[in-house]
Amino acid sequence: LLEELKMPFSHALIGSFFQDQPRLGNQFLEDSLLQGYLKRHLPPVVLEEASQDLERFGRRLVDEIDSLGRECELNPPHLQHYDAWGRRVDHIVTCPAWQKMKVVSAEEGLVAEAYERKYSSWSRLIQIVKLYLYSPSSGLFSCPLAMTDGAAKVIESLGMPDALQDAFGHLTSRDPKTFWTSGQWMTERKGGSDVAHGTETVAHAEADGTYKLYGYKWFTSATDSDMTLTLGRVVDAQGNIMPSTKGLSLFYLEVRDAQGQLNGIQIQRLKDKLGTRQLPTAELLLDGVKALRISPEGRGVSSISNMLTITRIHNTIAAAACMRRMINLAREYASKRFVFGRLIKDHPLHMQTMARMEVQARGAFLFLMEVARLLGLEETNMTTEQDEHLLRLLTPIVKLYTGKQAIAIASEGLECFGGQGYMEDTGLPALLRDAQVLTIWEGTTNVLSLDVLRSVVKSQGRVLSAFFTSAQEKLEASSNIPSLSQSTSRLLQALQNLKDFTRKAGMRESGFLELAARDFAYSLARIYMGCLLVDHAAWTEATESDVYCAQRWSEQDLCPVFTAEAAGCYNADAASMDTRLVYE
Ligand code: UCC
Ligand code: FAD
Repeated sequence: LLEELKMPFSHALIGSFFQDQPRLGNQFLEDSLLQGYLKRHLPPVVLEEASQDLERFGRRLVDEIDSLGRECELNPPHLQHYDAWGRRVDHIVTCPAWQKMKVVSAEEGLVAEAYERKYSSWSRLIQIVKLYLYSPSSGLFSCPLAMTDGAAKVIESLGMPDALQDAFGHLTSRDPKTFWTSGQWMTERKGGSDVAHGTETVAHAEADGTYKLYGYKWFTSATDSDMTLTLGRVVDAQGNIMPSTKGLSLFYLEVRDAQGQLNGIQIQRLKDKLGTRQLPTAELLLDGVKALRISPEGRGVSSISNMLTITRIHNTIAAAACMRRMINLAREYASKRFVFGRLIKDHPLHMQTMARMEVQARGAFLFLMEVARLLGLEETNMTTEQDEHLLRLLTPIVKLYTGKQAIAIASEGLECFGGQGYMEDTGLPALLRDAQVLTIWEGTTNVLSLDVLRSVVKSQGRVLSAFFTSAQEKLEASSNIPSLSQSTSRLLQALQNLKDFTRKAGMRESGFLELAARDFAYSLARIYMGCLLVDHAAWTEATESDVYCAQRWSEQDLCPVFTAEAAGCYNADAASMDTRLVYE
């Protein structure tokens, strides 16, 4: 010992202090807001059964699934183009952990739960909660599940055509042997946002009523899936195609035939990505792919929009879950890391930093739950007209806003671990790398902001009326609660500002709304999240922290579109000044 004290770092001795690492606990039991939400909303019998399953699943995540997810990160897929004898095979080689995730997904009913509807409209919410627990441990298997769910939704909304019943059965199976995953191939080289002008894929009708597809898909994730939905333009008897959105139809295809051979598909290469490395994302040449047209001709985009609704909600699950995981690990670490004479949890400034993260995560979680609740109602024919409008309006908003939050929280979260947060072998940086995609795929922030406007215009403003009514309803209970009265009045003022803005916007020149689109979407997001936080805090069993969280949320600029409009940010000359500034 004397020798060690004299020369603490010589040879094999590398010092005696080793930091305890943050441990993952049962994420269901460690989430007080989730438990509070379920207790408040679920009928008692459903609550009891669901809680038991979620607690068990929380244990399985710690004991088994989380390490599989890590293995997926460490063993990314690769593409084997040729076999040893020179034959082109285009085989995507995935690791055993990725394959096991497919088994786990079936066993846990991660898609099936939503379609079995054992708990009527609450089944969808319970499925989403389960996915929320699963997502950060899933090794990005959450991505194929999103598209699988989206494909099942499209098939169901097409009225379960005979030709697709088999596929639906596979997508919603709990049997690992029969469970299928789906892809979603929309993006081509010319455009992922502007699908209407970017889609060059053509579809030639065959005598048997099927089609052969020819084209190049620029991004296809989970390319190891069993089937996919994709867009193409039907070529008429004269060899002509219809340009723009009116020429796009939706197609169903199976990726491989019964012998396991690719269905006229060549996998050109796998994408070299910043994050989501666990997930195979490929470029594909479609060279005579046998496919079924499943939408009326020219109704491709509107038919696939049901898939977009589901995958955008899954994106929100990933965003909210990423924030929750980062915070839970960071708070665990804060109770183990000792600096300047105290644990970091005992440094008030660190706790303030984490509390601000917590406020964001809670807003995102309640927004996700609200959309999940509305989706469940819609799928069990229990929606009012107001609910339907809200679901349409809130889906792009929740996706775009939580994506931005997740990146910010993941980044701040890494800092909570100091230098260790930057170290790949802690597994933490993957959370940030994977979060960065959440604002890009399934529609970028701007494209979704324009989708919000699309929903307003198409519904002739009815989605906005639904928004105002719903937001106001959520504030009813809180106005008489002294601790919430200031937050409530700030939210009511923000709603008034938003109303004033929309009134003015109707009278402004074209281009005004487009410039305001992002701030408008942010305003709706902040106000609605605020209403949900206040509504939850007004619950009779709400905690002091629920109230504090609602107060903190409502201190920010809740209606940035009003503020920016007053500053002249959307005036006629703003667009040209913006361009001059950028290109100076
Ligand atoms: O990125 C992708 C997969 C990533 C992997 C999966 C991740 C899942 C999350 C996992 C988490 C871990 S797949 C690619 C995703 N691509 C996009 O999201 C495309 C982004 N671009 C847009 O959203 C654009 O706004 C388009 C493509 C929808 C614009 O198309 P158009 O054709 O130019 O737009 P139109 O003409 O306005 O719309 C055509 C029709 C209209 O209906 P009708 O004809 O009845 O008037 C629209 O109202 O489609 C309808 N429509 C919608 N309906 C358009 N968007 C929607 C919508 N969101 N909801 C309902
Ligand atoms: P662009 O449309 O070229 O956008 C570039 C920029 O312009 C963005 O900032 C955008 O916000 C902005 N912009 C575009 N239009 C407007 C506008 N009208 N007003 C203001 N700003 C605008 N696609 C699939 O179909 N299937 C998949 O499985 C799939 N997997 C993916 C996996 C990963 C990891 C990634 C990164 C992408 C994947 N994508 C997939 C593609 C993805 O959906 C698109 O990249 C995305 O929709 C954006 O399209 P784009 O790349 O063409 O960007």
